[in-house]
Amino acid sequence: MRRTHCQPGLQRGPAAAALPGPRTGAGPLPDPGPGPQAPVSRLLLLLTLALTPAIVVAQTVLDYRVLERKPHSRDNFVQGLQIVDGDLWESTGGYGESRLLRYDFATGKLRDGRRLNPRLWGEGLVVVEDRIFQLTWRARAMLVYRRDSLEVEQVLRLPGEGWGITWNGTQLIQSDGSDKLFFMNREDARITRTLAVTADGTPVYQLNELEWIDGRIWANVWKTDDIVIIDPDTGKVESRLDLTGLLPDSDRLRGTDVLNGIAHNPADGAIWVTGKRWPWLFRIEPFERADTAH
Ligand SMILES: [Ca+2]
Repeated sequence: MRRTHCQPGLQRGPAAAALPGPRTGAGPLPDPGPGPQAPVSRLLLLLTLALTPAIVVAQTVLDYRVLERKPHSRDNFVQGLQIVDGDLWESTGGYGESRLLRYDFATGKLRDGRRLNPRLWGEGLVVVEDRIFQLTWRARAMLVYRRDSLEVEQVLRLPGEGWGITWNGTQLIQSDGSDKLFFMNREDARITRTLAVTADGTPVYQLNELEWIDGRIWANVWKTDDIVIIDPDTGKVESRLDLTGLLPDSDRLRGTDVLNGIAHNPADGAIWVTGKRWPWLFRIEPFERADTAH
């Protein structure tokens, strides 16, 4: 899903005169030449450039409606979430309670799982073909499992903390809690590109769980009810999905933590979200907020 709100507006400030605005006619600007008409021509040109509307791309704000919900274990301190081929995959955090979990998505029945070494804190997860990549938080290690047996067959070294991870079809994309996303090779976790994420020109920090949806990167922003939708080429946040109120207060217990977990079901395009120790998975439908104009 991609929505971009383009708002025409006047460019203000000293940069206005430098704008490469449209001109009438083709070819190079005519030299006004010497003579009394020159200053007037230049003035007209400057006025034309100054008044040319610039296209300002501002982030859209999205609201949501809940279409459906499924029970979810309050035991799961969700760090990674993905739906693939009818399975719901979860990675959970916490020392001594981190796990890799595989559920049948239709029934919610746990099919398989693995406990992590108690010294490892599980983070984001992504399924890529016959492998599963699971980040750890501070151990600088990414576990690579065989998808069929859930046996760890490789441990790749990370340069820093691991938070969220997804796959764009050719590369892994990883967050580390900063405003940066790292594109890396699946074979060796070598970083090939670093993307700075900004919203209306301001860095967006604490990017957490990720999901690649229709050519865009969706990212939970830690400790907020926001999911930002990022252009993977520019790093610009195109939309901010405001999920305030998604988990009712009546469902919050001591230990219920923040929103974290985005899963796009390729089978039907549905978008599911949850949080750390939340009792529900929610299927949501975003829509543009009526007063989103800036
Ligand atoms: Ca995800």
